Amino acid sequence: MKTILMTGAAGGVGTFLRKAFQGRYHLRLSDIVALDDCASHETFVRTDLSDLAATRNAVAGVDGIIHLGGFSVEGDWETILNANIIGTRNLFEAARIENVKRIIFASSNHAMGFYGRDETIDHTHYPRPDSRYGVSKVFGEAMGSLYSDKYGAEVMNIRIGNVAEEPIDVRRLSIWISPRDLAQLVSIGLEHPDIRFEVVYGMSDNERAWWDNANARRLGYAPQDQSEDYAAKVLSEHSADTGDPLGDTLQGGAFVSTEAGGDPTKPDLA
Ligand code: 15L
Repeated sequence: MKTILMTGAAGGVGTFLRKAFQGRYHLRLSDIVALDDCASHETFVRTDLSDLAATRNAVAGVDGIIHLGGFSVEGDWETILNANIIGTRNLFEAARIENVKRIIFASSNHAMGFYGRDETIDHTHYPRPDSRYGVSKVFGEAMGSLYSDKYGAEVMNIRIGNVAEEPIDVRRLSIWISPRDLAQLVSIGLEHPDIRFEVVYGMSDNERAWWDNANARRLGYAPQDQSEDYAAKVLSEHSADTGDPLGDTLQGGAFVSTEAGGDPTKPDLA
């Protein structure tokens, strides 16, 4: 069985994936906060990813990495810089030094949040981050590209929508991914023989999707869940109008409108 390092293992996505990977991988879990509920197939190494030496220690000897670690929503520059930009630099650099090739990077829909909800984008579209957090995800994707081209890393970037047992509002009907579908995508990233540098969208089989996930399907992704099964319930409990006219028309939602003073109606950058 492969040994896989999972950074940010104490977070919500890590908690879902730990359950899904029971019996599948030996998991070396890392996080900045303590984790004391390791199962028999899991070990824990407490790691501050802003420390390169500590990150090398966490990475040494594993067969692959699922990099979830970092700050998972918008934050001030110092927070994003330390947790996401320096942390991700250290993760890729530690993997290069320790000769660990396979890296799954948890990117985010917020790398693309300024695209409109009336647009369908795929893995070839230019990033339009909606926040400092989104910029850090674009940075992580760029690190994967550089380390793949220059040093032979094998990287899958998953632009994750929203991972939850069920879609929680109208926006999430478009971007939801179930825990087991995310686990399937991550496994493809870890196991597929021909990964060099890939971008895929982390969503289930959603009818209301804004993303063309052909690249994920080409790699074998066959999602088992669909948000439409929850649409009637969500639409009876939530309005598409959240009182945020800008956020409601663009993919990133509230991440877009926070601090916004630009003009997203100007001609498209794409
Ligand atoms: C993300 O990237 C965040 O990590 C998560 O907390 C949600 O805000 C999600 O995006 C989303 O857009 O729903």
